[in-house]
Amino acid sequence: MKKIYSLLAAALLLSFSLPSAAVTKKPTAKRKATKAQAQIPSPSKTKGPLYAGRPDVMQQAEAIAERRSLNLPWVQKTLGQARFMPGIAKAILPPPVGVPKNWAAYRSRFVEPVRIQAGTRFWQNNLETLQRAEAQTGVPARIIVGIVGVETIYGQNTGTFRVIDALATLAFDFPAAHPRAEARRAFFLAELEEYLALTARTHTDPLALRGSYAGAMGWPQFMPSSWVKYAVDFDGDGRVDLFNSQADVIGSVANYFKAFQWQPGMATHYPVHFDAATLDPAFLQNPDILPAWTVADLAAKGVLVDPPGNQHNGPLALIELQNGEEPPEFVAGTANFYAITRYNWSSYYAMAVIELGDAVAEAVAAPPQVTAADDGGVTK
Ligand SMILES: [Ca+2]
Repeated sequence: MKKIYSLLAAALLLSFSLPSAAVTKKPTAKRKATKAQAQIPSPSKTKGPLYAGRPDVMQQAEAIAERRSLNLPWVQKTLGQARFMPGIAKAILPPPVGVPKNWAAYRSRFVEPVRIQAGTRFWQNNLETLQRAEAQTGVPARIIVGIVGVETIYGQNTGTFRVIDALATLAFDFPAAHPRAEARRAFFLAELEEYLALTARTHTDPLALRGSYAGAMGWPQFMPSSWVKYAVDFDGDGRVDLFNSQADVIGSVANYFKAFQWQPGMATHYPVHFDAATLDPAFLQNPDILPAWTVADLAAKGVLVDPPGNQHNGPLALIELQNGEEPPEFVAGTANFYAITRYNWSSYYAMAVIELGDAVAEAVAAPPQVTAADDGGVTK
């Protein structure tokens, strides 16, 4: 449960988008919920009041219009039609503490047949685009495919909340009970401003777009600021469309990782084993996703990186994946593992992206299965 909430919450931690980006005017097509998707709890859609009745929000509209050089009546009208969504304000709270993390359970939600099959289709339909993105950025197809699969099952689950409602609720009614309420409220106010500026610039109806309960949009679930900073027009039609253009989605995810210093050709992580004689148990108590140790540093603590990782140049992180009541697993994460956590600040998320991408790559590479119908053409 914790992982799921942290995953969804993480969708909002990311931040995405390029100058002159254009947003589509059409919300993504709705599709039937899949089995995998049904496992993810969604906040209540109960509607609260319109923000038109909130004097503080109308005052904020003036400040936003001033800061972003937006048309004041348009900002007031738009925010006035946004709604407080009590379910979102509740869902944004952190999960209860003390729930043990469980990598095996987390993994099973993402590295599963529905996603692998959808990912295989996505890869096969976008072979040339994935190759072009990899050639330009060094980001492998399997990482891009892993991200889009974990985020939205390849566009099947891009979110059903009005982006304006999600961002307004979290900007104007962020729950004070949250441990970092002030910083998060400021984050969402900035995202709301970015969203208004983006939709104004691209002549998009700000009331029309739908996304996650945190306001993340499209197949890759980019927040408005990420859309502005990192999204690219990768199919060359002159606008950025992360709802309908798979090429723009692929190019934008690759560009995001390039911006976060993806190192072409570098592995994401290596297996490790422990040397019982020199293992420093205290060292294992403080795992961190930030790469800070050389292979020799880790060896001095009794953590031996398996080949070829023992030849790795550059810092490594000791990544812990807890397994509930079972013993945790550890791996050595590289700068590329860290880059994946810039998309969503969780080592469990990063590992699910990697393993889903690997599973899809394996399925794509597998020789086509011979069926009775094409095995000699003899069927009954
Ligand atoms: Ca485009």
